[in-house]
Amino acid sequence: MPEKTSSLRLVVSPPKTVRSRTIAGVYLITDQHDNLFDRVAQALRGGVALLQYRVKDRPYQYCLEEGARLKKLCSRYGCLFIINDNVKLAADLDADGVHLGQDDGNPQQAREILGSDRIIGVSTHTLDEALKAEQDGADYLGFGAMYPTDSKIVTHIPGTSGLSAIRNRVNLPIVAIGGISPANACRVIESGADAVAVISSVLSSARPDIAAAELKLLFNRLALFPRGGVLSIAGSDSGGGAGIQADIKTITLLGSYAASAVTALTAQNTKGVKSIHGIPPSFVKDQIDTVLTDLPIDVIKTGMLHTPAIISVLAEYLSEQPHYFPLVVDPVMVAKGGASLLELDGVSVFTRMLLPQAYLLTPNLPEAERLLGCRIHNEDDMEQAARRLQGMGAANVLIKGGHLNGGDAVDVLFDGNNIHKYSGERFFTSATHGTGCSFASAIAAFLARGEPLREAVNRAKFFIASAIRQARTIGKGHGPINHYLAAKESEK
Ligand code: 3NM
Repeated sequence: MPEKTSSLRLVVSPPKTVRSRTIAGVYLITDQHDNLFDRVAQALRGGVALLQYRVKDRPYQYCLEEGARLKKLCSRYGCLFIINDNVKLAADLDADGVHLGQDDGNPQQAREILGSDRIIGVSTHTLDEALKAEQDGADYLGFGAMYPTDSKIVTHIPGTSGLSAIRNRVNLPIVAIGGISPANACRVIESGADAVAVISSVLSSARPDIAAAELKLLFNRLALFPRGGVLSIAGSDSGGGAGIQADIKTITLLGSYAASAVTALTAQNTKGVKSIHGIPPSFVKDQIDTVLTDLPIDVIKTGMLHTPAIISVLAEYLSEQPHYFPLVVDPVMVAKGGASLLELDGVSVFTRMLLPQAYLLTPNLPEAERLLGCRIHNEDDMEQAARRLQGMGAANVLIKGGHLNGGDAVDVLFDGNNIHKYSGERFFTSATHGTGCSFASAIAAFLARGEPLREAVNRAKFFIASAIRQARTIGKGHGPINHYLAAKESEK
């Protein structure tokens, strides 16, 4: 047999140097407080792209040892490791680069010591300093302060307007710094920052992984559509109004990318669930793993999980992941028509294993009552319930008030610090099939698009109200909401 000739040619690309890697995303700077290693490890799990080791008044040997441990941690997460100020320490630790203050020498001298492939950043506070740093051969600029901060004495606060002013004058990546948190970072990113450098908003947070993940997600707000990705883990609704089908419609129409892992197949229409065919937990896990090892998923949304075995496989899988995924958990238990969508002992497994991993838990009133074993009669009870569920481990809890009688439909969000209320018109209609799935998916989609949580809830609430208001009569039972027109209205 003649030998087959291959048309494939081996293309050898030059090795990627650290300098050619992008300076973008969350740039974490170390503080001097206790348990630094553990807090940094959590933050890296949340998605930090660069770590700057900033250490003051410690013996050199201490810096070498702590620095070496942090560098090893960074390489595990594919995170660049930069040393603040000290070129010798950067050389001794073989760091990816050094960050120089205005008084720490110039980039060329540092490059001669560290080698041509290392990253050199320079702190700047004015346009002149920025232009000079660029001329001197820096690889990126630190620029600040954006806002007042307690982490350093800063005398000059050019803020986001100063950032916009230098953005068009320099070609280097800009790392904005000073008082930046998930609450104010949108403006910084929109003003032209390629990366945001932070100390306290991540390292002083009770959950550095969540704070880092929140900041990282915000960068998606300037990405091309579809913007960010959501993995929905839920049941299939053959009627198309709820479950995976509602999730994919919602996420896609709202401009994010939807992937899915099916937990159960339901034979279902608007009148009810006829039968359920469960999926083996190992196959649910295969679907999730196959998606996450390839696609750029930013947020995971869960709906009907069907069995305790699926919940525990999912919870174990997620806790073993090196990276933290913000998880929007809709604790689906009962269908509109009354069919149980979670086996009886599922609730305790859910509460113990999955609820503590939720970034956002979105129960309606019956679900919150079942999770807490108490009755909820009014908005005060909803606030108490949100606080209790947050105390059980969910980072944020949104209790939906659609089942309360009278007045507006008020949803209550507790973010661990404050209660926020979202009031919307109450619709008296039977076209509410899939509202819970679609609402949680809309929040997940807006988060993946780079909206902060409160804005994501706000926009999702608008979307759902619009989808209910514009519902057409489809089917003979609880009809589906109008995803299409609501998404169009939401873009206005
Ligand atoms: N440099 P936090 S502001 C190290 O403006 C540093 O050059 C700044 O800490 C500058 O995120 C700053 O806690 C402190 O505000 C940043």
